[in-house]
Amino acid sequence: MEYIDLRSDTVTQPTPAMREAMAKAPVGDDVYGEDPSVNRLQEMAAELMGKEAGIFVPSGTMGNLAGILSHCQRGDEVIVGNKAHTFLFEAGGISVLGGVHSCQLPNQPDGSLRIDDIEAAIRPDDPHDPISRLICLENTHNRCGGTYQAPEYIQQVSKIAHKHGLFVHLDGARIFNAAAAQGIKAKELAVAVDSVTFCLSKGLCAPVGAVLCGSKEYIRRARRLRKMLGGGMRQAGILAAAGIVALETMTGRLVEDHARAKELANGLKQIPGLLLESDVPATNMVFLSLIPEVEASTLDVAKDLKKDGILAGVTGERTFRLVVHYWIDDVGVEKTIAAFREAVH
Ligand code: TLP
Repeated sequence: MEYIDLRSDTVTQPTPAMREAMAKAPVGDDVYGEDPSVNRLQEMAAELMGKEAGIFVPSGTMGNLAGILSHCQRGDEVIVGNKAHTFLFEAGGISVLGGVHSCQLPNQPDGSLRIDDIEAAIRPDDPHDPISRLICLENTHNRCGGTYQAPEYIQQVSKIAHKHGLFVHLDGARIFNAAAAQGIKAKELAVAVDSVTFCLSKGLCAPVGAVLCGSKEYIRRARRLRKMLGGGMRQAGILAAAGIVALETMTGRLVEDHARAKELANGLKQIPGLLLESDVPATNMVFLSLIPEVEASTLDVAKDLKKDGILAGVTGERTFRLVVHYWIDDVGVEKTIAAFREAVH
């Protein structure tokens, strides 16, 4: 059975154009810096983010890890949201591998960190304290419902960071969704930060990879970290070729996913047993829960949905996340609504 897979946009398959580009990609040894396809992708990425340089990495997680460690020494502290992917879902890499301490601030429902909280978290130069070095933002914000931040907010945070001698790293895994939702260029969301990671393998459909962007000197340090982490991939142009197609053809269509997410939310909110976190999803994610009167658990419901060919993301005993992407069409949205209506009682 071919499933309608809404568990994540990480499940997206490459498009036929990507497979063709991969088959034909000119390649070389990227650890020597000699892979023409990787070099082209990195240049395109840097240009799109308004940065001097970029480095292709196997995953968003490695992009964030190398990205944060390229700013921080052992004993430094990162100010980060308590719902940030870097804090919750990256296996604690920054502290395990980098000895970097984290100061977690409450993420607001829109994914932001309160400016007052940030200012209060920046530490004085005191031998008792770790050294405040970095602020980490996320845009769109996954666990806050796929919400997005405006350029003005990012500029405000960067201004405070720079005033105190801190850097800003943006986990922009879905920065193109954040840009599409606001009708602006991704560059506008990245210009004020010191570094940004974005993913090719989510809504953009490439099979593998992310790009970390920043200044030339910063990316030079990240290159050593990528090697250390085992991310020097040799003839990686085969993968970068799909990433180039992703940047050329997939960013402009993300608004379609956002429109379908709204349709999906619209249908699901009519079902009495379901409660949506937001009636109008900000981008491509719909978060919902089962109301207390529904006896079934999310696992029960997910099992029933699977029988109807729908894969839903179970995020807790009562909560689901549904992510709309390129491979979900209007029929998929309708079928999903119908299957939920059947499964929730
Ligand atoms: N997110 C995945 C899971 O890990 C939760 C998903 O299904 O959404 N930053 C953000 C904001 C992300 O959402 C993710 C992946 C990453 C970084 C890491 O990317 P990968 O999976 O390529 O390491």
